[in-house]
Amino acid sequence: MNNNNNNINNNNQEAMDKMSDEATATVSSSGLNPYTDPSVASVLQCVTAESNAFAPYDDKIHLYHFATSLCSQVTRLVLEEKQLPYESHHVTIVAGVHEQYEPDYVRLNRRCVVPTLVTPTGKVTTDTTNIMFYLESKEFTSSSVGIKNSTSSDMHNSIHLMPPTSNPKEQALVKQFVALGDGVACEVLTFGTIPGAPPLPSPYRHLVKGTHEQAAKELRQLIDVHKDDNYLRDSYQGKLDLILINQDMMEQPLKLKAVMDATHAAMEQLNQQLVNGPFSTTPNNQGWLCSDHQYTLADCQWAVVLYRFKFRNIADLFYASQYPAIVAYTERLWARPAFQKAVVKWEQKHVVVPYLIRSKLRKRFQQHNNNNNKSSLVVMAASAVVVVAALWQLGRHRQSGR
Ligand SMILES: N[C@@H](CCC(=O)N[C@@H](CS)C(=O)NCC(=O)O)C(=O)O
Repeated sequence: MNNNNNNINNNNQEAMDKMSDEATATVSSSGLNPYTDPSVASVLQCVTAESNAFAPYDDKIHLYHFATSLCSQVTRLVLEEKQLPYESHHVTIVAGVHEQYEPDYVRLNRRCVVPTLVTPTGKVTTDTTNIMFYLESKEFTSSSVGIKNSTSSDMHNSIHLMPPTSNPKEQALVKQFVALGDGVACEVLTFGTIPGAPPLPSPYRHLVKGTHEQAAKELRQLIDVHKDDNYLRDSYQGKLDLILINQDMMEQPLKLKAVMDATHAAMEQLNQQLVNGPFSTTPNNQGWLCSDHQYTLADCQWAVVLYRFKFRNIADLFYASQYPAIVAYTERLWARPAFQKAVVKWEQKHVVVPYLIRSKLRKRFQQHNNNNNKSSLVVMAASAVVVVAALWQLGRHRQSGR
């Protein structure tokens, strides 16, 4: 396996930059991702390296993200695979906190979503796919970037997650499979009631309960509060429109069925590529989804999408029981150190552990109470400490600079 593609030349790089622009314009044609549907997205179009007076500008990459957000996971994974250091700004997007609606954040990302990437020159890029391809541009590979601080010295390591322009076939495949993964309606699959699937795992069920209703209510209030600020008002309105579309997809049986059908079709396409493509056909299993030797952006995208299916307990429904090639693929994807660091560890550290401990303690407290046990006071005190610790964990990455 060879991730490093050190001999990429300037011509290749220019072509790759151009390609990254084209990719932005052509991805996500499945129609199931309202963020990339031009008839829906109105004011919420993504931006690429746009100057922004509200963004930090200190020669570092800044990432605004949330531990268990799929889009954040993809972006962290790309940064990790490329070994690009970044300053983390944890934006808590769960109901009851909703930091993504705070005016300072909306001025960075008017879609009111994570992730948002700020370049070392203080420019803002939004939309996960757009960010992924942008991280392959020369800004992050050229040694001409004026990096001053020591933490950015790795920025020129030139680990490429796109095949070189000398291989247009593989480039096209990467774009195609990134778009296929991005088109999977993960929000609907995560929060919706999927026929034949168990409910969301326990700590998350509480985290997302009433998410869409609460968000819509909050956004209506924000539209009213900021009615004289065109930028904020229109951003909140655009966001509200999208929330209602997503909610509709989850609640209308025919629309939910369309999501399920499209997801099955995407899995079949993925399986075909794995069975007939470089993944299965290379000696010693060196191949990846789109290349016989190179791990690419398409692998980053699918590593996270497939992991979401496992987490949501719908892997069996969509791939684990039908497609052994996809299962074998996930094993290799998830074993990569960058995946463990960018996805698994972030999840454990920032959300799962505190919430699990809290629920376990609460349960024990109830048992002690039922038994009229004197030690219940001790358990109650311990629960209180853990609840405070969990909330502190969730909020501790909140940045004062935003
Ligand atoms: N494709 C869009 C979607 C982003 C997205 O939906 N992000 C989710 C997390 S994966 C989010 O921030 N949700 C909070 C919300 O919608 O309020 C993008 O990359 O900008």
